[in-house]
Amino acid sequence: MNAKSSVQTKPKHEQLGLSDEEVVEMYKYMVLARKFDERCLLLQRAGKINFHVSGIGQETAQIAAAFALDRERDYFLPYYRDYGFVMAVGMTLEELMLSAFAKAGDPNSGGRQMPGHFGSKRLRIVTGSSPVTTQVPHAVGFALAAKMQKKDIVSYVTFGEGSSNQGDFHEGLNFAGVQKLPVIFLCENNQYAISVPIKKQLGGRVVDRAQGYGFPGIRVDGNDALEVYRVVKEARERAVHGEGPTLIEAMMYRLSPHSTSDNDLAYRTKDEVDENWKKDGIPKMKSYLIEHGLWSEERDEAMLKEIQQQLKDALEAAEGAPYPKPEDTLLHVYASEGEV
Ligand SMILES: Cc1ncc(C[n+]2csc(CCOP(=O)(O)OP(=O)(O)O)c2C)c(N)n1
Ligand SMILES: [Mg+2]
Repeated sequence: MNAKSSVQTKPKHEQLGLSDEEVVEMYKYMVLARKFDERCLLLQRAGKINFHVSGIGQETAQIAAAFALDRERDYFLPYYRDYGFVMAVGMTLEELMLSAFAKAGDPNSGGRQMPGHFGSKRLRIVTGSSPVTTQVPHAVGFALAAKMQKKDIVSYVTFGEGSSNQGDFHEGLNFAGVQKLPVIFLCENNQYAISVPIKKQLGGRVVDRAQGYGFPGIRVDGNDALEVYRVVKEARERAVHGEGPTLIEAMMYRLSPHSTSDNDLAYRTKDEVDENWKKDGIPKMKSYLIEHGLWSEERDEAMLKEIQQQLKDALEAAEGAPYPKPEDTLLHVYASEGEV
């Protein structure tokens, strides 16, 4: 076999520089995120937790993107559906359960914010607030700091396609384009903004807006983990080489309702949702691994058992953990004497 044909026959993950172990780990995170999310939906229905905003259908892109970043050094500004992403950069099941139960030990906010408002100094996840897209200019600020300090790191920010119509998106992208900042903007286009379908939100395409700000825009199938990995990795390379930002539009579908307070069948059909389940990236990834001899049904079963146990442990720990003290409500809101 000559060198050329051996390159051609290499599995795609190897061509992209991912080891067998990494691609298997990617899949494990996808299933872990899915199972955590399903459990949260059940917990909310059982009245154990108040609220959940699901990321089901979006995990594939989230986790693939995380693997393409420097998970030890980059800065992350995820949005509320990014459970898969935060898990892949190191947030534990127990931490996420503490957040779901609004317990004092929740690393995101000590139970003060809604769930899904991620934040962790340890993991360089920058806390976000509820008005959508405010994280975009924040991410641009982190990228400006990285450039000023001459650090070869990037800031990575996600948001929905509905949110990309907010002013913050445009201001952030414009500034990043002018300053050629090391920031990756990733739009998780799940085709709905609560009840508003994509055709009523956008006259054009999110990805095409990048051109107006002077940097590349790339649209990718968000259910294709390896493609998402490839484009985010390229965007990171550009960013750390001083070539500026990239806007990525990852196409996917919000398989669950907007939140546990939403009845999605009031504005979309079950048939439409069922059609989109067929495009789910998780079984696709599983088939890829099996096809390349990296996985089996037996290993899948064993992994699912292990995840059930991990969820049980995290759940027990979170349920048994203390709530924040009422008198701590004003902590971090007003500066104490001596802090100003
Ligand atoms: C500035 C602002 N306007 C409205 C809302 C209420 N809101 C929360 S999520 C959401 C939909 C956002 O849709 P999209 O950006 O597509 O993200 P998705 O929820 O689909 O992931 C809206 C309107 C908000 N949080 N902030
Ligand atoms: Mg959306």
